[in-house]
Amino acid sequence: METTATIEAKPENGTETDFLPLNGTDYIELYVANALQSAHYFQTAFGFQPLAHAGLETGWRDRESYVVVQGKIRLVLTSPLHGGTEIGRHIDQHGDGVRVVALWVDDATRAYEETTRRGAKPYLKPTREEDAGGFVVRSGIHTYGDTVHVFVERGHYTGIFLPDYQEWKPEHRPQEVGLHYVDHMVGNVGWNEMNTWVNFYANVMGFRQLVSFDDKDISTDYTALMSKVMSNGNGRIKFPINEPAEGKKKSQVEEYLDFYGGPGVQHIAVATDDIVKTVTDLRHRNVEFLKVPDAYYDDLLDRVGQIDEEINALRSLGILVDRDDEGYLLQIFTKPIGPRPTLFFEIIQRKGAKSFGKGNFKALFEAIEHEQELRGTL
Ligand code: TYF
Ligand code: FE
Repeated sequence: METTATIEAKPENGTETDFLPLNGTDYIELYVANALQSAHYFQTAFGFQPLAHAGLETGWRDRESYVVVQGKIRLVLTSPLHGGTEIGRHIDQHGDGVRVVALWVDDATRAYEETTRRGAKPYLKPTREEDAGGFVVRSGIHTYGDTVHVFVERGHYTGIFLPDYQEWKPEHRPQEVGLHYVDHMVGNVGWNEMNTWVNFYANVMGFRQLVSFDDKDISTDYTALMSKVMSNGNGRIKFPINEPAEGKKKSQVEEYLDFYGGPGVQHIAVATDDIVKTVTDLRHRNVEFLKVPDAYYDDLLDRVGQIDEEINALRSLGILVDRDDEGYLLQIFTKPIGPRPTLFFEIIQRKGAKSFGKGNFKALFEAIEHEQELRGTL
């Protein structure tokens, strides 16, 4: 027994059994002011497909949720049905934003016990819910800001999404745009809090650190931030954690913290296997992306070597490219998707590369600063 405890206390050595095995991201739940309209937006703009609904019709009295899906990505959009709710307070403080990053596990009771034993603050005790489709067990813990992780055990469930939900079948079904899975989700945390949360993911959840960037890598004239990427044992879950750093003007992370009212999810990176097609589709649907200067493409081949895509297609779509030891990646960032400069999406295609686009930071952050300048928030 003693041996097990010692081994588990050292998750970085890579040989021990994972005390928190994660099968992947289960769903991402956003608290939003108008779930019906948000669902419509994610269908129309991003090509998500309608999956499930729960609300008054299914016996809920205080909230309703729409669930949309594309590939393995499930988004749950939840709104309160009256004033004075915890959801309403979340929306008032943060605007529309991510409340739950749900993780798919085989044993939600064990996930809860292992993480709370290591110091996680409880959010939801293991709870069994059932309907005609079988049962699920969910449990949850708090992470940075008002964000929570919910562990979902669904091995005995064959229903549409979760108990209480019914199938949602609107006529309106714009086509998918080729998004397949969540590649990573980034958290912005407060000044000097990065290591607290890095240690949380290491010690409480058994993650290890993949890479780190400091302000020398990623400070431009204005923006400065530090970032460390945490990954679970099988690499399916990757959570970069950013904190602001002192720069000439306001860090983009500080701008986020000001408008979000504290730490929270900054971006959700979703993977495609044909970024040129995906971004072409998204642009036709009026999804807006950050723009890098045209000069970025002039020396692209010198920087990244031979690639399969046509530079002119990448240039006209604004797609960025970066190479590491294992291959290359293509990525592009949307503008914030709501009124506050907070949550945005990244579209990413990996061709071998396992990194996060460090070579693009300068061009990307200058583009972000340009937007900050337009907003008058620099
Ligand atoms: O996830 C990442 O680390 C990259 C880089 O505001 C990045 O996508 C970091 C901060 C940011 C935008 C992108
Ligand atoms: Fe990213």
